Amino acid sequence: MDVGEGAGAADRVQIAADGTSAWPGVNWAAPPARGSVVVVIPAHNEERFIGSVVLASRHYADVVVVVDDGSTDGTARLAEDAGAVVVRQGEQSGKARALTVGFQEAHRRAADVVVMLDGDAQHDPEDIPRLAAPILSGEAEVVIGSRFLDRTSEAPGWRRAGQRALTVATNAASGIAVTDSQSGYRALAGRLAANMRLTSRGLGAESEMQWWLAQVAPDARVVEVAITVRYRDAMKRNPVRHGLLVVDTLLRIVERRHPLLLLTLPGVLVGFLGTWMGMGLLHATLAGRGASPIYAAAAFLLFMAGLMLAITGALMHRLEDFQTAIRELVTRAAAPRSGEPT
Ligand SMILES: Nc1nc2c(ncn2[C@@H]2O[C@H](COP(=O)(O)OP(=O)(O)OP(=O)(O)O)[C@@H](O)[C@H]2O)c(=O)[nH]1
Ligand SMILES: [Mg+2]
Repeated sequence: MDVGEGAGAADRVQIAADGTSAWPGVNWAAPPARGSVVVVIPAHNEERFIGSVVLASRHYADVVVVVDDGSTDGTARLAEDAGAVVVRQGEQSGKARALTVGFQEAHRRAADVVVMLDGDAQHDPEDIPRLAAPILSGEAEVVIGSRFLDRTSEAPGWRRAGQRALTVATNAASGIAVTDSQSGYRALAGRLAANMRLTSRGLGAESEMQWWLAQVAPDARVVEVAITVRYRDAMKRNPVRHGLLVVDTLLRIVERRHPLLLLTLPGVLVGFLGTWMGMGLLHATLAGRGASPIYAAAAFLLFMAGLMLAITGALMHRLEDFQTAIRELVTRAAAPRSGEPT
């Protein structure tokens, strides 16, 4: 699936051989029947801008949903006063989970298109109609607002470099090529959003979404639309830490799906290295040559680390099989019977 893939894509989402594509009865490639647009804003301690973001978004949306988890400031009250539907979560659980909750709420409110944007006023609500348009016209199921499509991003150079590096990593991991994998300004077909389950706790919700699309909805058509982002403040987190947290999310997801490749194989190689060093040590000892204790400890540690990695990968692989089997069972039980609307 590439950016801009046109109308030739298959109508229905394919079910992968390993059963990862759940919800077989859902035809989310069908153009929306109506045109209701629901905006979803994850917000944690965003009292500075949330009111104005909600007010501006309401011009372009039928409903604005704000998901606030554990804010200690006036975010929820200000969002409500500005006319948003506020979903409150007890404690902070991360942007990915907040988005998932928001998508469920949008589904309950019959969203044909869900537009997600940030609550810190970095995104311009005026762009909502441009993001929703390809979905409303049936051209795409996913629209990403890209800061890099027309090369006019306002972001400082180092910030752009980091975002591009994360895009290279996310594209490589997911197999979907976009120009801005970290953009939090996106539109999704309502049915697609309703089925999306994002679970990462740290940063990297957008990377997880790209991975989810590749795994569960590989036929979803993705297009990008140029947006301009305003950076009023400095980054809230240390940029290196921010980047590492996104990479951590990505690694956790990929590792969960390919434990044999990413854990067992390196484990076997490291274990062999430890064994080879140990054999050398044994030879040296038998030949009466002295053996360095540091060398012996390194050989032992490598062997043990390799063994543990290999076993962990094998166990995770078995668990993944188990999960897939359960998912298939649940999917079959939940799939609409023939004749029922999807
Ligand atoms: N509900 C909820 N929202 C969150 C959480 N973490 C981040 N957000 C929201 O997600 C949006 C993006 O988060 P930011 O912290 O601005 O991330 P960013 O834009 O990558 O970082 P900056 O460039 O520093 O602004 C904002 O609206 C945040 O309030 C969370 O744990 N829960
Ligand atoms: Mg931000």
